[in-house]
Amino acid sequence: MTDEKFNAATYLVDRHQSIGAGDRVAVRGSRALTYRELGELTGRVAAAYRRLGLRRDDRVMFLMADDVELLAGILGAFRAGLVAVPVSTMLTGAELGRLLADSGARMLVAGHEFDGAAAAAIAAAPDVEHAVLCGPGELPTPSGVSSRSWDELIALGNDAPAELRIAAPTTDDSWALWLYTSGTTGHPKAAMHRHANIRHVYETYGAQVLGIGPDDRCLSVAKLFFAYGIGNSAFFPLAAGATTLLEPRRPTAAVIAERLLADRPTLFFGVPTFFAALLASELPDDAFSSVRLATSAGEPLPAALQARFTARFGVEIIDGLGSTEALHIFLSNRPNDIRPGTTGRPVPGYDVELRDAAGVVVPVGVPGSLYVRGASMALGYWRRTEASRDAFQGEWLSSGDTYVETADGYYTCLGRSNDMLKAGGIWVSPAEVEARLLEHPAVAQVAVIGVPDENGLDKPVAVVVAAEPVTEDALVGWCREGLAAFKRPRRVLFVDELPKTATGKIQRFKVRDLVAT
Ligand code: 3SK
Repeated sequence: MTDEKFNAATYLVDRHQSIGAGDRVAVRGSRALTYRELGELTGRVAAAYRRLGLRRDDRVMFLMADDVELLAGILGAFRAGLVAVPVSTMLTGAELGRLLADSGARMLVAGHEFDGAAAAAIAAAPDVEHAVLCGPGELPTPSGVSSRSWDELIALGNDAPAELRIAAPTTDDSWALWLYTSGTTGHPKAAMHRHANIRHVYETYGAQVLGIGPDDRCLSVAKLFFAYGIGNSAFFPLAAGATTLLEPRRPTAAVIAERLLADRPTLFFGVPTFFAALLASELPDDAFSSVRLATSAGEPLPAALQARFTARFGVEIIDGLGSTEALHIFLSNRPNDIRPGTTGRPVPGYDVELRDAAGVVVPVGVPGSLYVRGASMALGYWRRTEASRDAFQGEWLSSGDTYVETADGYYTCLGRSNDMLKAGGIWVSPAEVEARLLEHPAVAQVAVIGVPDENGLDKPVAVVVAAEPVTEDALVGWCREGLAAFKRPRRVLFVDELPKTATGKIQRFKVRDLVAT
C-alpha cells in the first residue's frame, strides 16, 4: 500500500500542458484534439460524472468504437477517481448484460451502433442508474434509469465549478481500470488494475522497448477495450506526449491503408492474423514507409510470416507476450534484436520464471509453465476468488503458457500449458506443428490439438482453414518433410472458421468440440 498521490489522467494528459506541450496533437480520430483540448474535455466529463452522483470507485462501463469520446470517457473516469470498464463491442446484449451486472457499474456509455445490445444489457443489470448514448437516437431505459446523449453529458460538465473538474486525490493503489478477459475457458472475469499499473507499462515496454517519444504517431489494430489496444492507443502515446490515431471502423487492410496514407503512423501495433491479411492484400510495398517499428501480440508470430512481412514492407515486427492480467507486454523481442519464432526476452521491470508441475524452476532448455512478476499485475479478478488464487500467486502471475528458454535467454512459446500433448510418449508442441503448417501456402489458419485415439492416447490433429484447395495427405506429407515424423498430425480436418476469443486467441476447448462433432 502506498499513499503516493497519483492520477493516471493527470499523468497522461495534464502533465504535457505543464511542460508547455499543450498545443501538440494528442489524438486524431473522427476529429483531432490537442493535449490542452483533451484536458478540458476530460475535465468536463469528470465533472458530469460527479454531478450525476458517481463517487470514488464507482464503475462506468463503455461499449464504444475507438474515437475521441471513448478516450475522453475513460480519462474522465480516471480523473474523477472512478473505474473505467471498456468492454468488447462484439458482445451480444445477453453477454454484455452479464458483464454489466457482474461489474456493478452505475453507468453505461454506449455508441449508437451498439444501442440494441446496450438496451438489452441495461434491462439485465440492476445496478445501472445512468445510460448515455453517443451519437443519434435515444436509449430506451427502464424506470429509474436516466437516459441522455453524450452531448447532454458534456453540457452537464460545461458550466461545472472548477472543483468538479480537477483530478481526484487517487493514489498508486486506487482502482483505475477493469478489463474483462474470457481467457480460454469462456467465463469472463474482470482483472482489476491500479492507477500505478498504467505508469509501469509505459515506463517499461513503452519507453524501454518501443522507445516511444513525442514525435511518434501510434496506430493499433487492437481496440481500446483490449489490454493490448489500450496500451498501444492510450497509455503509451499519451504518456510520451505523442499522437494516438484512433480508428472507429473495423480494421481491414483497406481501412489501415487509408490511415497509413493520411496520418503517416510511426508505430504500428498488429496481431499475427492481421499481418497475414495485410500480406494477402494489394497494399503497395511502400505502404508502411512511415512506420519505424511494428509490434505483434495475441498469439505467437510465426517466423515465416514475420520474414515475409519485413521482406515486402521493409518494417521489423517485434513479437511480444502480454496478458490482460499483466496489463501489457512483459516478454518481447527488441528493435534490432529479433530472434524469429521466439517471444524474445523479459521486458525490463519484469521477472520471468519457467516452473515444472511441482512449482520448481526448470533448467534452461526444459519446457516449463511461465510465471511473471512485475508492478503492473492486476490486483486480482473482481469477485472470482478461486480463479484469482489460481492465477495470482503472491507477487507472481501464472500465465498459463508453456515456454522454453535458450542458453542465451530467449523464450519460445510451446503452447498453452494445458495444450501440450504427448505423442508416443514424446512432447509435441502444437505451436511448432502449427508454424510448419502455416508455412504451406494453402493454410490460412490452423489449430493443432491432442485428440485421443482408439487407445485413449493423444495424437495431434490439425484443424485447418484453407486458403486454397489442398488435401489431407498433402498437408500430412508437408509436416513429415519439415518435422520429426512423430509430430505430424494424424488427421487433418477442414473448417470454415476457427473459434477465437475477443483477443484473437484460438479457443482450443471449442476446437476440441469441433473435432468431437
Ligand atoms: O495477448 C497478448 O500477448 C497481450 C499483449 C498485451 C496486452 C494484453 C495481451 C493479452
